[in-house]
Amino acid sequence: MYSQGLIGAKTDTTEDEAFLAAFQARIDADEKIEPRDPMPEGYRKLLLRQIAQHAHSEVVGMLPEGNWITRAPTLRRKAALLAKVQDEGGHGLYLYAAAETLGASREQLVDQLLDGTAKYSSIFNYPTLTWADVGAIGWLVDGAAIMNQIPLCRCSYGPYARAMIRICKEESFHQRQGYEIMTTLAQGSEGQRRMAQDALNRFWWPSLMMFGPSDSASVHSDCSMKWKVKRFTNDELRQKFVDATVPQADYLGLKVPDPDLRWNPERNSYDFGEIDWDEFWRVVKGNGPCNRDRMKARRRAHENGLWVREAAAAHAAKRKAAA
Ligand code: BYC
Repeated sequence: MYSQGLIGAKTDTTEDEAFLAAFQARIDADEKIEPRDPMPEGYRKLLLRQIAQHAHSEVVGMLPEGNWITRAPTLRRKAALLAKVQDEGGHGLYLYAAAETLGASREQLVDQLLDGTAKYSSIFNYPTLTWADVGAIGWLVDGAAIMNQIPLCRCSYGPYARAMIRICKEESFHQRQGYEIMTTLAQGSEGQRRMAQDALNRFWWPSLMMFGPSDSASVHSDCSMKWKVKRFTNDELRQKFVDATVPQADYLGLKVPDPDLRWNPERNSYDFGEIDWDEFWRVVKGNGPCNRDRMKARRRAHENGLWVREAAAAHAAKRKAAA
């Protein structure tokens, strides 16, 4: 999708005050920064880290739902889930392509995921125990992703912003299919309603954690906001998500598992309980319920795909030679 001509490009710029001020002036004027434009090394690194982690999240995120493709309850549900999981793989590809414009190769990025040096979203380290989890993921996880990603469509870096526009359109379909599953279960038998409530109980807090640490603990937010990569802080987006989602749970007749949740008329917003940050950091650092399984599955897929990569490279070399 984007030029790969920047791989290996010289990226060190003389970052004197005049250079940084001129760059900031472009950001403040809401100009888009494009791959070949001069940019501070810090900006390039911040974007590369975030876009690569985002790409990894999309790809690892195929695993929890992929677990249910063969067990979807109807043909219609199976077709929709298959399409959704395939979309996530596509999102990973757009994002790896956007990351490549910043001077890293796909191989480097994938290696960083597989050797554990790059992160991916904490949410995908939780298991999908029942069919209702597929509904909860679409509703809550894709819902949280949309809340986080809509502002990224206005990110200052052109390739990331443009990739996000298409991704957000697809995420919107994902969120609806999840909410529709939850609606069916919530209006179904007592057993189905219990299954929906159980999925909400297990996915509520991990979904809030997707927005990252609280603003006071976020290391990248200040730079990210200054350079208009992020347009809202982690806590601002988390609050927007809670405010949008609690009425949806009410509509389903399900109870959000937070005894401290209440409407605050003065703030025109919901107050909610404290997130278990110990759990968040445990999962981020590799010790969540499924971290090891997820990495094992990715490494196995990478090994099994070697012959495809080799065949594609041989085919490309043949075509080049013929031309
Ligand atoms: N999980 O300074 P902070 C999807 C890390 S996939 C793990 O606030 P930042 C879907 C953070 O990386 C959607 N790590 O960072 C797919 C940093 O560590 P490093 C995924 C987390 O970047 C399939 C440290 O904590 N969405 O929708 O300013 C099926 C300090 O954090 C997490 C994106 O990737 C976390 N939750 O803000 C269904 C969105 N949170 O890098 C659905 C793009 C924080 O210094 N990313 N960390 O080692 C972002 O918007 C931002 O990167 C974040 C974090 C809000 C996530």
